[in-house]
Amino acid sequence: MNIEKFQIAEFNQSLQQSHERNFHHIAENINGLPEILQKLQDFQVAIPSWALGTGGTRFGRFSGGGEPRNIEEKITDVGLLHALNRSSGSISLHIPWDIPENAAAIKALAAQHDIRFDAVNSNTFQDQPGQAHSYKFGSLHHTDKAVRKQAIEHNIEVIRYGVELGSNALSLWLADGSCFPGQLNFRGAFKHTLDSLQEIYAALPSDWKLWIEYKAYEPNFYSTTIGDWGQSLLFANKLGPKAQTLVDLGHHLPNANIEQIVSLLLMEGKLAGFHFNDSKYGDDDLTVGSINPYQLFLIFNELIEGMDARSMNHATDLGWMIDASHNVKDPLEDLLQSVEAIMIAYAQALLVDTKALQAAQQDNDAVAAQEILQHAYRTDVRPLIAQARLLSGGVLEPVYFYRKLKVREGLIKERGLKTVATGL
Ligand SMILES: [Mn+2]
Repeated sequence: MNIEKFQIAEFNQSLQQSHERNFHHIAENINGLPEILQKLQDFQVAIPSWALGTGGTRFGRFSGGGEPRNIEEKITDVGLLHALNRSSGSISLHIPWDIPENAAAIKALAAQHDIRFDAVNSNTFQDQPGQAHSYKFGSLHHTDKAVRKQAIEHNIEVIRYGVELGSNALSLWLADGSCFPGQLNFRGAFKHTLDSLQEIYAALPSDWKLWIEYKAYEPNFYSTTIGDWGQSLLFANKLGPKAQTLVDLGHHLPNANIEQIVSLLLMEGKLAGFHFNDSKYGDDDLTVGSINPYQLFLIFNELIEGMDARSMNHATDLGWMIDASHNVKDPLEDLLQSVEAIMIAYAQALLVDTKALQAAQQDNDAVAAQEILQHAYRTDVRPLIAQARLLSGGVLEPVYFYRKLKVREGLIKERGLKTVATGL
């Protein structure tokens, strides 16, 4: 299913007048508007291959039909999103779900859609058919050297696939942990994990990064071997400069101050990037910004302030990726909403009067600090984002356009109603 430029132009034309009214209303109150629009145009969020089908549950999955059946169709779906919002210019693959059999053809297809390859993800939380050893009791931390070796080799294989596609980071999440007290020697598990990670680290090409994700619980419920940002940072520091900590918003215990974690990791030069999602209880993997958009804004505020303090490029110096998946929305509409929520939080953070905030902090003026933050947060920046999209050749209102064009119906016609994408 291809979207033609003239269809986008016709649609945008029909909304042009009301958009211009809204845009001029906000534009006249913003300092440095051209720079902000440019930053919004440059900012890209990677789409995970496993979010293109319904999922996110260990119970029943209810496919809405037309789900991508292979890596080519996954790239096509991300291409569709990118054509609409011009902010989804990369895909993050998961091995072995997305093994690129013909890397040159896959790269050519991605280039056709203006898509590049973000971090590649390994998978040692499931056993695969024909695998010699089981990951039932963990992978890189396992008590049995043969299991660890198998998991190390899998990660090195994933790096090889990534190199072929032009990716430059291995994103690693371990389900390793324990379900019951006494099951595991914590120091032994840490030591095994570190030894295993050192072997993987040694296999990284010179321009690659190793992103170490942490998670408080699930699927193990007593301990997780990389359970929080402190443990991830400990590994990253011991491994070296190519290793950094990846923050997944859903991987914290309730009410954790994620913005503070982000601020300190950035200060240490150890923040790899993000897996965006939203949650009410745990790792719910809901649409970004659907539950707590204020927290998302506060996180972006720390990101922008911290990145600017280190003269980092917002668009390229951290990894930005969605990691969400659930059962009730059309996955492509859900991803359009997630990217939009990220762009809104980013734009609002760009509007924060940093100098005034620093002065308020210096004076211990909590009232002024709140006023400054909430002034930015309560600004309706949607016309700014729409304008950036328009300048990049995208659609003024992506979800509306997607429905008007009956994209899902088109995908079902092409692929069938009963298709299931690989993923969780
Ligand atoms: Mn994640």
